[in-house]
Amino acid sequence: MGRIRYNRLCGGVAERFKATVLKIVVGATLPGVRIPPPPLVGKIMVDEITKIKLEDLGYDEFFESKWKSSELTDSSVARVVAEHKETYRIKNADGEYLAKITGKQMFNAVKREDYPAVGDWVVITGLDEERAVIRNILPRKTILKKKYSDKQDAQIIAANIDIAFVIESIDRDYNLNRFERYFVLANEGGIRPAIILNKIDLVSETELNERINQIKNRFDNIDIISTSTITEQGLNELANYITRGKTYCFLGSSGVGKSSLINKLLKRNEIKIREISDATGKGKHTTTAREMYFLENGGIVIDNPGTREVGMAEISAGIKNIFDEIIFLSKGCKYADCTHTHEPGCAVLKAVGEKKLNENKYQNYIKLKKESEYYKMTNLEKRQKDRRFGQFVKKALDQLK
Ligand SMILES: Nc1nc2c(ncn2[C@@H]2O[C@H](COP(=O)(O)OP(=O)(O)OP(=O)(O)O)[C@@H](O)[C@H]2O)c(=O)[nH]1
Ligand SMILES: [Mg+2]
Ligand SMILES: [Zn+2]
Repeated sequence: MGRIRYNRLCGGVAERFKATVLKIVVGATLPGVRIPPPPLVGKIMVDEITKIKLEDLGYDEFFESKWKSSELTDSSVARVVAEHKETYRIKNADGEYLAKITGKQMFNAVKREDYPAVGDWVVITGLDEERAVIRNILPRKTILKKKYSDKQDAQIIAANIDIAFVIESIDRDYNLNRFERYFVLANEGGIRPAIILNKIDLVSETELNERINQIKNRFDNIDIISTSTITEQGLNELANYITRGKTYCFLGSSGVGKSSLINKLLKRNEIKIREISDATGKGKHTTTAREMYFLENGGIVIDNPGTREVGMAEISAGIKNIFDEIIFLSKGCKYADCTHTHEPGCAVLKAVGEKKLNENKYQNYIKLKKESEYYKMTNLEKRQKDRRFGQFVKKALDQLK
């Protein structure tokens, strides 16, 4: 039986495997003999249920093989569903536990990524009915992170996400370029993005269709779901988009309705949302912590606090994904370090001039690149740059007098 470990906390896949092996052995030693119904049947059924539960949390063969090769005996696996100060809420087939990481792990951790994040699968040892110790993080399939500068540690939004829902409210805060920033983050982490246009009750159908067309013109192959938690339009479509065992992260500015949408999917008002009367709530975050929720249809969703500023984690690779066309064109530029803004012999500018490259796409590329350079600066550099800019403006104004 090799080194298949079995433990009350995780059982599932390993135990089922054990049962299969046993059946084959019995059949081989007693050829032609009718074997009485094995007493294991009841056990297998229980384990089937256990297994289904683990899968409902997003567990699959990928994590199972990583766990097996982790060589940690007396261990089991669980998923991080919420993160509190130095404590994690984790969940597996047996229920929820509060967990801390081991001192050894703490000692070895050098950057944020070495600590568990919501969505992670962790190797644990149970202490009692309520508490466990996290001994290891299983390798991540995908990771969603934002980074404000090279000198700052990236923040992990969540791990092991299948689809990132980028939500914008269609009214006052709507901004086409903002989608692009989130797409960069998703691309970086190997995650497919999809758009939710919420609060469609606040605009006319013509206006909604205009927006949808704009999005389609700018981005190829992006799924768009239009919703309203007031009229309930699009909520079935959203629920149907979500599949069993997959994990969806809700991203977007504060107040766009992320928590309201998740409450609708949960069919109960579990998450606190912003008071309608709170008209001055702009910039205030109603949701303050990341948390994972499990839907009746088997989908897994993560609610996030509204993002103030989307940092550009290692932007260059993300830009490459989104602006393949520009990267491709730039091979024809005269200078290798061409910035595609003013250089003679620039193939990108030429393509814009000849209308072979969409002007909006080009402008957005330049803007994103500038922002990423700004994010890479230290705070001191930013202050200096801002001061220089301030001086420049003042001087220009003086000259106008
Ligand atoms: N008109 C309209 N209002 C909505 C809709 N969905 C949500 N709202 C309102 O928008 C406000 C903000 O909703 P929340 O769900 O708290 O927004 P959030 O994105 O979770 O915000 P943070 O937690 O701060 O990031 C609340 O007052 C909701 O009632 C909608 O479809 N239409
Ligand atoms: Mg919220
Ligand atoms: Zn160029």
